[in-house]
Amino acid sequence: MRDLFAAEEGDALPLAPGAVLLRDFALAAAPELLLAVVGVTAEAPWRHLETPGGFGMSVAMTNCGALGWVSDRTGYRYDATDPLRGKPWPALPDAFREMAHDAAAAAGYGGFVPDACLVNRYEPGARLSLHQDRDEHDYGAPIVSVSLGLPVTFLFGGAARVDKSRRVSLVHGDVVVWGGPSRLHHHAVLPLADGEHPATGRCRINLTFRKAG
Ligand code: MD6
Ligand code: FE
Repeated sequence: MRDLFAAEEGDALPLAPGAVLLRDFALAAAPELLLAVVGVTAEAPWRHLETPGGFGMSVAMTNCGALGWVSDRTGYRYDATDPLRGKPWPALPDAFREMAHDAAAAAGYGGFVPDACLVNRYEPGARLSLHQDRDEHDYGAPIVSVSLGLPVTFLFGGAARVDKSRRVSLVHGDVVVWGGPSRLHHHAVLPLADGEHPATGRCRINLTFRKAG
């Protein structure tokens, strides 16, 4: 239960021009989405990717869909092949495709057909430093980001790295849709606080849908 004066369920909260937080949008579908995550990770397991600088990322990742986001010493890219297994990524589950499409539509981006889903797992302490999502070919398509499990603080900045950022708490079932004028805005995820969530246990799962190709 959110506090009395907070936004109501289903509200669309604008974060910036083109970016909106859809509170609870994925709440009803969460069990189905998490079941599909188990299926995806049974095929393409969690891994901690290496950054071009040679550091291991604290967030564990995998992908599903035609393309997957990968990082190694040579840089960041989308790849149709999972480098760990030398095979295509698992197919995008129908529940994923529908959630991405419907959330985009609710945010004003009709006809969104993702070809990539980056699946992130945050354990206590895991974080994502300030970055832009700019490895996709088509900046015309939005990004749909689904939060499941433990809450986290998300920083949403501006076009320039030094721009002031606002902080927003993302909880189980929240969806952020982001495109248009803020498509290339900087953003970060603060270190996950320890806790236990009935749906995921001691972690946060994030699904990030893109049209990458
Ligand atoms: C996360 N999300 O929420 C990481 N990027 O775990 C992102 O980096 C992100 O949520 C682009 C658009 C939406 C996002
Ligand atoms: Fe991002």
